Amino acid sequence: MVVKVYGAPFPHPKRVLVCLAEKEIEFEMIFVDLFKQEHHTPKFLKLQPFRYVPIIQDGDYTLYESRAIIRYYAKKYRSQGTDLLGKTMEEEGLVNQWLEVEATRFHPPVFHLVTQIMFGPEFGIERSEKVVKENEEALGKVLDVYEDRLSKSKYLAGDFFSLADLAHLPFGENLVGPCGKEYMIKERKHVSAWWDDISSRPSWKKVNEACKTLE
Ligand SMILES: N[C@@H](CCC(=O)N[C@@H](CS)C(=O)NCC(=O)O)C(=O)O
Repeated sequence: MVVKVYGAPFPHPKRVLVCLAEKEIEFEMIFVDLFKQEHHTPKFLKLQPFRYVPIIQDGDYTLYESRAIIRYYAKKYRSQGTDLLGKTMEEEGLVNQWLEVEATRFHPPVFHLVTQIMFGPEFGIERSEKVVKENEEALGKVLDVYEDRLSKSKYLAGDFFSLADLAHLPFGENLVGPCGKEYMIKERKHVSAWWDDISSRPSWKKVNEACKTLE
């Protein structure tokens, strides 16, 4: 059964796409034009009452929230493609710990930077240097913890690439690219090596190539 992904070439859907690529799961992309507010239609709201992409439909099963979706597929197809959860309960515990860190510590300041720097003008948000500075400082403190962690293990949850690393790819890419904050990664030796490693995975390159056709 081919999985349907309702999405657009934006970061949260890309988190799901890179997971499907790592797990070698076939999918069909159903493009939702956010600029035309296709995510506000009654049909869409039946699937996702909060008006966000991505959503997946797997047979008659529907799921939204990108991190819930990647956890679902990592577990459902545990032995197919890349094992993204670790081999033991303890490894999986660490994967989940770092997934939470991504969602609650890394994502919020990066999201503010992205909103201010990348999407601000497009959505009529006035850029505030104070907000940019505060979030850059907050992110710096988070990345210092990452630097320490990654000086002890190659990836966040241990010496294996996992969902925890993968979850950072979409917003990490915006941070180093359009936001112009690459130096925050580069000035931390172990974070920099980790970023170079995870962002050069074939799965991520494949997703970026596929998304170019949708832009
Ligand atoms: N927590 C949600 C967030 C999803 C989200 O913010 N998606 C954006 C695209 S990257 C969206 O649909 N935005 C529509 C809007 O803001 O109206 C998830 O992880 O799936």
